[in-house]
Amino acid sequence: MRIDVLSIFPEYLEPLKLSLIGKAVTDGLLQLQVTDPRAFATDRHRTVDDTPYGGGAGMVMKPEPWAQALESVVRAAAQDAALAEPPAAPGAPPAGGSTALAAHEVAESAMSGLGSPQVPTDDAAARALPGQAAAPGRAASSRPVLVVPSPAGEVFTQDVAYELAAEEHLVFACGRYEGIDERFLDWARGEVRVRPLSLGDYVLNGGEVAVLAMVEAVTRLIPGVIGNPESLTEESHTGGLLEYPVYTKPAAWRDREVPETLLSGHHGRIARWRRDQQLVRTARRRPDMVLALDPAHLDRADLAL
Ligand code: 6GU
Repeated sequence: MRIDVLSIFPEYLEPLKLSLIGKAVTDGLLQLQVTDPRAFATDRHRTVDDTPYGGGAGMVMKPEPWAQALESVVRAAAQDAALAEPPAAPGAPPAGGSTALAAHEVAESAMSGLGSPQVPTDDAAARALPGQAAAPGRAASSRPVLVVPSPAGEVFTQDVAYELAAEEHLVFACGRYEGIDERFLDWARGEVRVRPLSLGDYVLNGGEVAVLAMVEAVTRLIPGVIGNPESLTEESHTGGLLEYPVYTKPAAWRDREVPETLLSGHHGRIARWRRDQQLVRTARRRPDMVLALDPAHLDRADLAL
């Protein structure tokens, strides 16, 4: 997967070099780049913001540096993809000149507008187009997803994280101040798939901290990023219930004992105890999640609780 982050405060994204995400980059599972739209500002002061039309507090980010930053990362990704293309089989018709030219052409096609008939607008269309099926073992290439972190976005959930983890190229556009000029997003919808996403119902100063959270939630779902994939299946928000409490040695600590069921060695009783803990904890802390549970996923013992 390739992830580009567009931010006028690139230092905010430094933590992405650490820990599991840093290792995923080193291991070649993830390509991660941060681009500063200020690099595309043309005036002497490299201005990226201005006062809002219609008045009001704060500043609005100017659209052009963001458009150029987006174009540059989409083009770079398409060029990388074209360079990774295996050489044509001997005897096959020439693919249109040098590799560099082919890369350029792919980049142009990736940036062409929604109206262009040869560019599918989504994955389903990409797969449905006859004669354009992806080679076996390769994901169908589709337009990048532009994630726009915003308290006005759709809520970012574990389901959204799974959807994004299946993408080839994600671009995050971190607005600051009062946001980016809406025309940037209108234009971007003709180039990429745009997805405004919010972490929850509170306001941050900008998208950078939200991007740290989203990139971590997404990249840990990429196969190979987490050492033990079983840890993905048991955790909160998969299965609709919160996680059960956990304990380790010593069995007694400051007059507190580990629940005896966990010491019993009886796998059936332990599984039941953990499930009950999940249900009680979820009912107390997140009644909204209990109401959303699929009754088909509840067993008799759940209902007896
Ligand atoms: Cl994604 N961005 C900002 N600026 N504030 C937020 C948010 C995102 N999610 C919750 N609050």
